[in-house]
Amino acid sequence: MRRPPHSDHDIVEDDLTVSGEEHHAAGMKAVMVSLRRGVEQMGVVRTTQVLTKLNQRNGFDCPGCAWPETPGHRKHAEFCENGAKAVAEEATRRQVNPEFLAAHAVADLLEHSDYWLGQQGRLTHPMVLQPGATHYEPIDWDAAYELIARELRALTSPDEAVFYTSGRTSNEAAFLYQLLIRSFGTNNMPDCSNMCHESSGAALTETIGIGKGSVSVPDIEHADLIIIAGQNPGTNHPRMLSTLEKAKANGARVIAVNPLPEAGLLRFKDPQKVHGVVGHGVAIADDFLQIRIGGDQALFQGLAKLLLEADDASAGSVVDHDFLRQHCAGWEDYAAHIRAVDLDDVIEATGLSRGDLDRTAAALIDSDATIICWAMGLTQQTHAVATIQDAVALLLMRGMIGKPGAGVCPVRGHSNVQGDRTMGIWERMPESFLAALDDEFGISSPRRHGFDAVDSIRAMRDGKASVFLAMGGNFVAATPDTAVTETALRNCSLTVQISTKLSRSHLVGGRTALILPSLGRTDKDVRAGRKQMVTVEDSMSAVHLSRGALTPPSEHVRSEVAIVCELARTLLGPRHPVPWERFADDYDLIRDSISRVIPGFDDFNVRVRQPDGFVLPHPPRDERRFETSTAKANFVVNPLRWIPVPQGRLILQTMRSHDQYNTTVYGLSDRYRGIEGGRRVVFVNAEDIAALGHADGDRVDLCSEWTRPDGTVEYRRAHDFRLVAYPTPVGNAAAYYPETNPLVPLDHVAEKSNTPVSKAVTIRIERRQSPSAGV
Ligand SMILES: Nc1nc2c(c(=O)[nH]1)N[C@H]1C(S)=C(S)[C@@H](COP(=O)(O)OP(=O)(O)OC[C@H]3O[C@@H](n4cnc5c(=O)[nH]c(N)nc54)[C@H](O)[C@@H]3O)O[C@H]1N2
Ligand SMILES: Nc1nc2c(c(=O)[nH]1)N[C@H]1C(S)=C(S)[C@@H](COP(=O)(O)OP(=O)(O)OC[C@H]3O[C@@H](n4cnc5c(=O)[nH]c(N)nc54)[C@H](O)[C@@H]3O)O[C@H]1N2
Ligand SMILES: [Mo]
Repeated sequence: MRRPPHSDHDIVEDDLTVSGEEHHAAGMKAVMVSLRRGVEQMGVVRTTQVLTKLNQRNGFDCPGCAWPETPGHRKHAEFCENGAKAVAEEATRRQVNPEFLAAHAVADLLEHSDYWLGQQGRLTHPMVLQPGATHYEPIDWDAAYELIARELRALTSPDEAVFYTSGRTSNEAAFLYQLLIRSFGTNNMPDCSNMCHESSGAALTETIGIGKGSVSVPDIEHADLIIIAGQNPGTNHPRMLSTLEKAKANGARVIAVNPLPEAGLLRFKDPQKVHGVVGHGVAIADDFLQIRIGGDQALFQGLAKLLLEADDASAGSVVDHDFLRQHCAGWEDYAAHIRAVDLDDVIEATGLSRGDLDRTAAALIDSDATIICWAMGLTQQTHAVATIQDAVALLLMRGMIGKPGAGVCPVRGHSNVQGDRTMGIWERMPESFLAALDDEFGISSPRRHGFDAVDSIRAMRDGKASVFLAMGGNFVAATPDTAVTETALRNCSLTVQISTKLSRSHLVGGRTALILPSLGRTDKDVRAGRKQMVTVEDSMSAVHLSRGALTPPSEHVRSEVAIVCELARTLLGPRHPVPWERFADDYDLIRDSISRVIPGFDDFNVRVRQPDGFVLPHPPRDERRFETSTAKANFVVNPLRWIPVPQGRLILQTMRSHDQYNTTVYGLSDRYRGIEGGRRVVFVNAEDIAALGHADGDRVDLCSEWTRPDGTVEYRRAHDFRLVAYPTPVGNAAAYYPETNPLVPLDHVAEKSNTPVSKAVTIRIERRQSPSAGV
């Protein structure tokens, strides 16, 4: 019998309750939740030990999001509810040890939910699933490395191996990992960024010459206007709310652009302030533009048109013409394109009113310092790159980059996803980087571009790659099109997961599968008798130290750095020019090499030991210098696109609840949206529920439809979701990821960034069928 695809097990959620959505975030409840989760997982002593080190100067970087700490003045408790949950999840005393894996067959583990798997605890030993075996069994580290080396050497070409990275890996481990992969001879380096901010990188590199944000925390605190589009900071970047609260106290205006009235954007109670804990909190957003899914490009172009018209009417006082002349290219063409935009299209695309547009344009004109922040609501769309380029254009028109309080702010996800890229985790690193790497180590890195995440899945599906190794993450659950991805991984001869916790990716593997347990951010890392430190880069390009504080789950767990070095020694042999053994025992030596290979890391070891570390150079931010093809900031003309809703269908966005970290489900409570005890819900406007012939509370299947460029239609189904009437725009729906990943077509990707379109899946809602009925 064919198993139902991912996440369709454990379907009955009898305890699910739905109440109205909450109108504020954080507050006393958040403090209580974080402490309760901590004590459950870690006990009282470990909880205290760990929470007092979180985000402190002598402590470790939060493994939650990439929002920076405020430079200069860290509080005693520089963390949030969800940071505390991330720590509890990692620092748990529960263990997935050889006894556990001897007692549970892989087939039985597959019947459990992602939530249950994550709750079983930390991985403690290297384990192997031999061909045809039903259970994982222990394996020596050396034997594991031998096995991997044997499989890799047996490939016809190094390009038949794929090396994934998630975004928690430290700079040191990431640098050595890409060095190992390039020494082996491939650039096949998919990473979680491919599914995350790749669109931001692509858009920003073409427009401003660097794929990173241009603002700092003090910029946000001193902005006049902050637009937050496609982001839910109350859940995913809670510490950002404290920064926004300060900005508001300084007089900033905040505009939220979102299909959903997210609690954190509307009101925030800072749990670290007495008034926040007991009072009503502060309203964060001054204005809420409830946009239709995929309408943001239209919004930005419509606003640009209104600014142009105001400029015409005021003898050129709205557009910063000096800035355009000095620093920009492509303005004339862009302006001509924008003049031709029809505001009726903008109104249809966005679902907003003319009044909304006029009010927002006035706010832009009023502001001398504007910042636009965004996250997955913008990046995971077909026209994501174009949308972000139009956001940049709106800022450029008013000279809003490279000056205090203004600029672009893509808010990153994983705590070191930006650093991993800086360290070379990219399938298309530029020649300058590869040449410097070759010079430093006397290797010859391959120049042929490698596979990103989507192309890796295609390659494994089609038999063009057959060894898969993952540095963290949960590839099977995080990628689109679960059924295809599962087949792709099962096609491999070997899959290797370097992980902290058990996940579905350990259960859907190749002919042989390996689990290599690694230390996490919170664990003490001792090598050659010395405590080692690692470094990370936050969303605002600040690089700082992180040192773990806790006793690791077992003596058999190794650091990511050590695992890479030991594997490299086995695979590349003792005469390889990279000093792998010395690197494994002294991370300062790795940093010395990084300082010679990567620009901006001079005196790395010295500067990173300064109290807040150091900030990497950013030419547009620092000196209004743009390293683009034109040596100027580019306006890019993009045809206006949006997502009309086909008759009888809905556009579904797949998003995070308040109680998960990507594929790691912490619990079953999305309290800001009023959901308790379950996750298989779909939020739909009450009007649509009625129009489609259903009732609030009905149990339904979600059926996705995607028309390929050749006109054929692909159908996919995810079983059994409860309809929840919710204030999302008419025609739009929302449900949680990863339960909905089986609905996301592999080939439906963003232009230029190849990012899966997880925020706009066309679905039908059907009465529930039995899971065995097929699509
Ligand atoms: N606690 C916690 N923290 C996290 C994570 C986590 O899972 N849990 N994940 C981390 C990671 S890797 C990332 S990338 C970030 C993700 O951070 P977010 O991007 O905030 O995460 P999502 O839940 O995907 O939310 C997307 C938001 O965009 C809105 N949206 C959807 N479609 C559109 C649209 O078309 N237009 C607009 N304007 N808005 C839209 C949704 O309503 C939602 O508010 O968070 C990071 N931090
Ligand atoms: N439908 C849909 N799909 C999405 C998204 C969406 O919004 N909708 N979002 C996308 C985004 S933005 C992202 S970033 C990806 C996330 O994709 P991933 O980064 O692959 O997924 P995570 O769930 O963050 O990975 C969690 C696993 O990482 C391992 N881990 C945790 N910490 C460490 C560590 O310190 N070291 C090591 N070695 N392992 C560790 C644990 O074993 C844990 O099970 O998912 C993407 N997929
Ligand atoms: Mo992400």
